[in-house]
Amino acid sequence: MLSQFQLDFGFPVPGARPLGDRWRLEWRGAALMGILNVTPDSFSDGGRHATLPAALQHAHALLEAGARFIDVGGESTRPGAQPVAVEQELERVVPVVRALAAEGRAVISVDTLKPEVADAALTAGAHLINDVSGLRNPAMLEVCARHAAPAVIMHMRGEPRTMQHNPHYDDVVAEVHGYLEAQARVALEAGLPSVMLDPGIGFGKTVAHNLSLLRALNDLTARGYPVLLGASRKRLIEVLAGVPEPARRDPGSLALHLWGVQAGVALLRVHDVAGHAQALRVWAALEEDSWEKSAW
Ligand code: HH2
Repeated sequence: MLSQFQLDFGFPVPGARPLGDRWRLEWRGAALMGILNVTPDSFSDGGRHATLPAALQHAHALLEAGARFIDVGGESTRPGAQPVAVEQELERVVPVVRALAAEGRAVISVDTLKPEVADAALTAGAHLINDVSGLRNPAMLEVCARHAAPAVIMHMRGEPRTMQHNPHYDDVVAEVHGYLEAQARVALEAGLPSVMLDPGIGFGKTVAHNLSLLRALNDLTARGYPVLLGASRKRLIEVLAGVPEPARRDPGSLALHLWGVQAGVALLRVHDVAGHAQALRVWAALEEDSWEKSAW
C-alpha cells in the first residue's frame, strides 16, 4: 500500500482542502519537489534559470514532468558557497514566486536561510519555507508563525561555507534525529501549522555519515512527521559511483531516493523530475493491488 501523507497550511494552497481554520494538502505515495535554483553558482544548474522567463520556463517543465512542489532558491548552499546579500536574494526570488503564485498550479516552496526573504516570499504568495538551517534563527520561526506557513526543518552542522571541514558526530543518527524532533516541537509550539523533517544529506556530513542517515530513514519516518529527502546529484554519488559531473548523477540519485521511498519518505527534492516520476509510477504499480487507481 502506498503511504498517506499530509501537510497543513494556514491559507489556501493549490490542491489542499479546507479543514476548520486550515487547509490540508494530502497525497499518497512520495511526491516530487522540483528544484528551481535562480542562482549563478548552484553546483548542478547554476546560471541556467537566472532570468525570470528562464526560471518560469523551467518551473513549467518541472510541473509538466510531474512535480507538485517547486522549490525556489536564490542562494547556493553547496559546500564552500559564499553568502548572498538580502537585497540580491530578494531580487532573484520574489518575482519568480509572484509569477508562479499568480498561475496557481504549484505548491511554492522557498529555499532560504533569511527571515527577510521568507517574509517577502510568503507575502508574494509562497506556501512553504525550506530552511536548510533548521529554523535555528528565532526570527525565521516568528515569520513562519505569523504567516501560518509550514516549514521544512533540515539538519545542517555549521554553515555552508565551512560545513565540510572535518564534520564530527559521536552518533550521527541520534544527534540528527534528536535535533529534528526537538526543532519540530519548538516550531509547532511557536504556531507553525505543520512541519516536514529532512536529515540534510551532504550538509556537514561525510559520506559515511550520509550513509548512516540513509540507512536509518525508517527511524525518522516513524516519528510521525512527513520526511523530505534531498540527495539529487550530490557528491556522495560521485564518491560511491565515480561520477564527477553532477548532471550525470541522476541514476545514483534515483537509487538513493527509491531507498527513501521504501523507508516512508513523503517528498523527494530532485533536479530530474521526469526520471523520478517514471520510477514512482512503476513503484506505485508494484505497491498497489489495483494499480490503475494508483496515485498517478
Ligand atoms: N539540498 C540543497 C539545497 N536545499 N533543501 C532541503 N530541504 N534538502 C536538501 O537536501 C537540500 C536543500 C543543495 O542542492 P541544490 O539546491 O541542488 O544546490 P545549491 O545549494 O548549490 O543551489
